[in-house]
Amino acid sequence: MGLYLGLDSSTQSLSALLLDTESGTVLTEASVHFGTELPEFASPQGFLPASDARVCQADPLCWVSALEALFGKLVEQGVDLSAVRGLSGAAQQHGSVYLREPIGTAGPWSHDLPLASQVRPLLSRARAPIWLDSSTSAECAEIAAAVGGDAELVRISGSRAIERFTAPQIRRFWKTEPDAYATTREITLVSAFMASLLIGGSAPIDHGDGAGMNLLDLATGAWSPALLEATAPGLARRLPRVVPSRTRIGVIAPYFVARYGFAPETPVLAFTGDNPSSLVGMGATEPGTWVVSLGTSDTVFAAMREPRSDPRGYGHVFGNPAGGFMSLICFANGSLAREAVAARVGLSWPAFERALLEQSLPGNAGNLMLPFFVPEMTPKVTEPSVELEGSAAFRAFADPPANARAIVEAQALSMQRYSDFIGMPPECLRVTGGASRNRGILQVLSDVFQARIERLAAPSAAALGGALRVAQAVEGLPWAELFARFVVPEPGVRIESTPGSALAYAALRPKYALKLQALGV
Ligand code: XUL
Repeated sequence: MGLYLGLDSSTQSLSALLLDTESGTVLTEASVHFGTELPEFASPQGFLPASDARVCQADPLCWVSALEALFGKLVEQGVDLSAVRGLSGAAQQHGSVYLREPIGTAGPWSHDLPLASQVRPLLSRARAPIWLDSSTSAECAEIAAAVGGDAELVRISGSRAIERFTAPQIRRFWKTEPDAYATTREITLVSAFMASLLIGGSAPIDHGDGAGMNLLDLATGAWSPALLEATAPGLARRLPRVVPSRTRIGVIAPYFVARYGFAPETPVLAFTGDNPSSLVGMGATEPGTWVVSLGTSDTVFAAMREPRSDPRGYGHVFGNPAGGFMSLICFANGSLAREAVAARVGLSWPAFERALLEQSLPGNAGNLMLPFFVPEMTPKVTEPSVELEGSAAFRAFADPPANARAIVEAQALSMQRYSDFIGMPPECLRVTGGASRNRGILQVLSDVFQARIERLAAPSAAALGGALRVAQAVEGLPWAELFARFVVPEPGVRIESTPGSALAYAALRPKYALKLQALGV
């Protein structure tokens, strides 16, 4: 029994969550916001402004400084870090850090100097491309062609070549800055970079996050020789090794013992990606319970025993930190699309909820909408495409309840359709994110999926996942016991599907499929 620290290095901030398995409580949380608290990195949204909208890069030193600021905050809050019995964490997926030499090669961190000043000379590339970068379409095509097509890439790695994934980013670096590539001895993920700082040495990449690189062979759990070769010359010797997520990768570096009071020998568990970590933090590590995150974009993820890849090529397969695999599917048309409809028909958010719960019925009397207010990645729709089919008032955006229902039904039908490769429908959807406050949306999800809905107030699911993972590894507790204590659905928010709704959607589903077909997707 004891205290466990989970970190989450996300796009805009670095957060920590301290768990106490003895009292069964979260003792404290702290966070450092890059834009407001580290203005010297000129990254108001966590990344560096760029003139090319497709390019998105961050300064890795910002993450290093944030780590120190975060530990400083915890100490200021009176947290005794010497009582921490283990650390782990997560980071935004896909982003990559380029080092002249692996961390620790030149000896331990010096206790007297800030970490950022010691990491700076190790960087062979001052900027880290992150998941918001979409500048690598040419490299995606080249990698896919080199291995015999996207289907082969999906078969090996669980995803087709994706712009934000790491291999296309590495290839672009090799093509555009060959000299800097030549001086790079290690290329690592944000998650393993943060872990490397903590142990003062080169941290391995875990299966959860490693699967988001277009480089991991899911069948073997090792880097794929074919994909390495297709990406850049000499890549195999530049990547850290890849390990199961439950691997203890070392102990906290003496630097953190000296400066922040951690106990020597505090174990550090492999870091993972924020989505795999959230799978744990949402208590969804077993098939049957899916997570639906309703945010700017909507995301659906779920545990899978086998690595079933998406034949359509939209979904991804990552490692499940608790063992096995997980799927992840992103939809660009999330809250912005819901808000666009609400604004168009003049519904406030509470009125939007009433429209769904009280003023319209499952199946929407046949009214149907294509919901692509912005270009969509699932399915691939390159131009905004909003089409309405149904009554004249509905088509004219003059039937607010039907219009409100149509956008949410279309989103739920898309989620269901494009997650069918998972193979087993969910029994329970655990919802999180801003729009999960709206019970009308939750009822539609329940009706379309015919699944129970539970809501988790889980703003820090990724950090919680880190703390739970290390607690599980150190104490050997069953996951179920940890989830029962720390992942508690909100009381009173348990939604079951409306009687008759299965039939309504059996009728609407093929109509929606036809509309997508007509769009050519
Ligand atoms: C997943 C993805 C994002 C980042 C954001 O594929 O790109 O969810 O992990 O943190």
